[in-house]
Amino acid sequence: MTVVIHAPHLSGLAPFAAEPGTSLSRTSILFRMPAFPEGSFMSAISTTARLGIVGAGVAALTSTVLALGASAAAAPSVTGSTLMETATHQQCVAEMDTTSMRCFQTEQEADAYANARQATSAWKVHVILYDPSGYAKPSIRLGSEGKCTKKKGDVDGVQPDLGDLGWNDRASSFVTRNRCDMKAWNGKGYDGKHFKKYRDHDIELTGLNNKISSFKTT
Ligand SMILES: [Ca+2]
Ligand SMILES: [Ca+2]
Repeated sequence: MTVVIHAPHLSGLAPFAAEPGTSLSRTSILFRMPAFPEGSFMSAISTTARLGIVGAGVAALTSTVLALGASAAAAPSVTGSTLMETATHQQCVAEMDTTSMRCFQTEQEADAYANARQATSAWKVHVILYDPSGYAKPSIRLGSEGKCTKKKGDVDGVQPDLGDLGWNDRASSFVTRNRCDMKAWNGKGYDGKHFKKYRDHDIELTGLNNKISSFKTT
């Protein structure tokens, strides 16, 4: 997840993005502020005074970022992880409907990372796909902002193209998490042969082994 901070009340201050886990400070905000024209009433003041004059806007912005800093302190450890699957890092955690993932050497590390994110945000794992049958690695935990609701049949998460994450026609078993169920399709974009109804898990992906290209969760 990327947090984008907008401060339209501060003219000339462009929105900027901060990854959770990034350490942000007042200094990093000020570096993103526009340079003040020479001779303007602000030209000679100190950084601290500048913060004061710009006033409530920056104060609010600063508190937002400081809050981010606080959550960053509790951010899950990504030590030793990779941003894509490798021969040694085959236990991945990914954002559904994006190409963003983080991969670990062990199942325990991947689960710890996912669990820490779940504990500190609305993000939840919906589905875990496994390349072999029998729930073995390589695996990928697919999560989304928000959990699956109690209501069944509505759509709580979407993954239109598993090829974006290197998982087209690959999964041979799956489980769901956080009370989600999954409906999978052979084609990307929910096309072609598909599960007749939403399922909780399958140890060998009956009917769609090595064929899943897209899915929805409920
Ligand atoms: Ca497979
Ligand atoms: Ca397919």
